[in-house]
Amino acid sequence: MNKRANIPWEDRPAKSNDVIWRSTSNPIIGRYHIPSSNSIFNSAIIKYKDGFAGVFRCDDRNVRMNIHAGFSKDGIHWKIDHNPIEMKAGNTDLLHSDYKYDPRVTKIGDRYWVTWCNGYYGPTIGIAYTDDFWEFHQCENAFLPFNRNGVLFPEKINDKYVMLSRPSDNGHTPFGDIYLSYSPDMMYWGKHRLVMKTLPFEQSAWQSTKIGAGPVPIKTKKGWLVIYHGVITTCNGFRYSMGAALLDLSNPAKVLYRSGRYLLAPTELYELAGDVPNVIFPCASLEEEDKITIYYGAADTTVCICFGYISEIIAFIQKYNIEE
Ligand code: BMA
Repeated sequence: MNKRANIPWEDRPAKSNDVIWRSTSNPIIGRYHIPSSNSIFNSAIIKYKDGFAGVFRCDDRNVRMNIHAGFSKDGIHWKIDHNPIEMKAGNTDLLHSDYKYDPRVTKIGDRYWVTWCNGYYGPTIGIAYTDDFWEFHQCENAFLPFNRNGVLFPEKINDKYVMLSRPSDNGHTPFGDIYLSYSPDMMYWGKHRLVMKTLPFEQSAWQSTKIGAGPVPIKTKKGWLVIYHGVITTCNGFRYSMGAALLDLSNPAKVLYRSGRYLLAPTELYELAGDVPNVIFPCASLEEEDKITIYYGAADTTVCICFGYISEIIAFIQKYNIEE
């Protein structure tokens, strides 16, 4: 057995009562971290061997969107491959892919599954598996275009793989609710169910335009903890914040609790200024007992982290629960 590395962690600052607090090292990955990059953000991190592995969204200086693999001993300092992942064929012929962005990584059994927004004549959900973060095998897309924010649950539920996703359009999508779909084999997806809709502006405006799942759902005694992004349309464009909900363990299409308050909204300079200002876009988390470290893209430019306690996040969701 490999000894597990500790997850990145900083204690809550003295005098703070916040449920979520940011790292004092933010951004932990800058926009020019590899020679070709214009920006690195919205990336997925997971425990791997005695450290961590990641799949990173790197936009190059043509602003071509692609995903790159990387490794780290401590979850903060990353060696990211300068070249994008070259997919091999998985459970089908190698599929056309115009672009790849916003990856998530889920471990199911012994295998790591990557989902991302895949350009297949329009954005949809790409799927690949890897055992070592060197070789990746691309499988069938989960859905027809247009779809984004495909996030797999970390185990089968009722003997099926389960994926959250957000049906969308070919542009910047001024709408969007979270659905889930089941698959017996990572090839065919069906039994699509609505999970959560946006909320009325008067009730919870930060999540009134669109919502999309973020990190891999976390199994807790109280339900699946789902951290997601919510978007409001302002006179200056979209603003992305982070919120959370609890889903039923055996029927994850059922929302048990959902916070009307956001957990984290853009306030730091690196979240307010960048290629797309006012964006907090969570894509991954690491857990160690009650501690959670959440990785998020800041302003479509850099990778940042923030911290919290799972029990406090759950208490927050229950306290500020909205009745739908
Ligand atoms: C979404 C995606 C994300 C991005 C966000 C804010 O539609 O493109 O990658 O972070 O917009 O620009």
